[in-house]
Amino acid sequence: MKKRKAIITGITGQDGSYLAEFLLAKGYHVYGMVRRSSTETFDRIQHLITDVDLVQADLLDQLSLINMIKKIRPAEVYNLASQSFVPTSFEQPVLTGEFTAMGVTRMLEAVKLVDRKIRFYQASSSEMFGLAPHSPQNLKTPFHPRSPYGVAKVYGHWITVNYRESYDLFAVSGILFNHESPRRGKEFVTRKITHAVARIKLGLDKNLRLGNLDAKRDWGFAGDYVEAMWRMLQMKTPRDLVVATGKTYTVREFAKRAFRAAGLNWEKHVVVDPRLYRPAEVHTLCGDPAEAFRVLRWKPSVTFERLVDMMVAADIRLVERQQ
Ligand code: NAP
Ligand code: F7E
Repeated sequence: MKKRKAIITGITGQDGSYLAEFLLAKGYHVYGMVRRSSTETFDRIQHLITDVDLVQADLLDQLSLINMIKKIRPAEVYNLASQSFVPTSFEQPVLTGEFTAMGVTRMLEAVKLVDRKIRFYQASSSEMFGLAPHSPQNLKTPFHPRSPYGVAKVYGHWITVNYRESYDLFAVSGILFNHESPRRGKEFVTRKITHAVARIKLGLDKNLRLGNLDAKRDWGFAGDYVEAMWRMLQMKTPRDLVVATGKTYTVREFAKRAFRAAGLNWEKHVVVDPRLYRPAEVHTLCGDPAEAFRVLRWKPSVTFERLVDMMVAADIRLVERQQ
């Protein structure tokens, strides 16, 4: 029997690597879009390298996207590629717009041109809610993004909705709240903390510099969230959904738990550095996942406490191996 084909853009990222594992286990033929680089950035998918097919294309290059879709003729496209780090979006707002906003239109155009039956998932973000007027946030909450990244994601969301409404594409926007894992990039606050905890525990560092400790996020486990992405493309009727845990914690609480997991007192090591504050901050995010629970029959399996402990344990093992 022919395998169902899926393309993952952003396969080398945190979510791409978990989604590739998930789809392979479901029996898919997985294609990963990678951009050309003089050094390979395949660390997260090294263990899958013989199981997936990598295709070179770039979100900035329309023709490369059309050719990729033409060549593979996938049943599903998961558009995960983007410039995803909020502080970089303040430093490189135009490039962020090109990748994270216009890149979505280019992907949708490629799908529309080649085969309108292809199902399309857009990786939207809770950063679109930004300065939210109420909590928890759901599809009725107005968007008020607070960074060029958030603004670009709002564009990506609406262009996905627009192509669904205009051309009858099965195109959906998953509005995912923060999701983390041992594969999270080290610049994001959770991994920055757990990696620093490991280095401090092993005597390699003394302090950890952080920005706003009062920011609150709804943190889940990336492995759970890629399943929600897949479930969204299996729905009968395309629609958008908020995917979250419904619980929120401060950066301070995350740090406290992470240091405690390693037998350390966070107050002895964390230094607040105002240079890490953002030009405009998203203070509090908490998602309302009720619709996703109901429509997708999906629930997160990893609690906040287990997530923190898992990330600390993985980073201690990693830092020990590197010694
Ligand atoms: P990530 O680890 O930063 O991965 C981003 C991926 O995009 C990488 O594979 C990167 O490739 C690729 N990419 C960037 N620019 C590209 C371009 N011009 N052409 C081709 N590929 C490009 O992000 P993530 O955490 O896995 O997140 C996946 C998606 O979900 C992103 O769109 C993110 O904005 C969104 N999102 C994430 C979260 C979260 O909490 N993780 C929540 C909501 C939404 P390289 O390896 O070559 O850099
Ligand atoms: O920041 C505060 C910071 O960079 C979380 C991306 O995946 O999730 C992510 O965006 C909070 C912010 O993630 C430091 O000010 C304090 O309030 O881990 P983060 P993010 O900005 O929430 C969303 C859903 C996405 O879509 C994005 O792609 O933590 N914070 N001190 C810090 N943040 C960082 N990075 N570093 C610090 O030292």
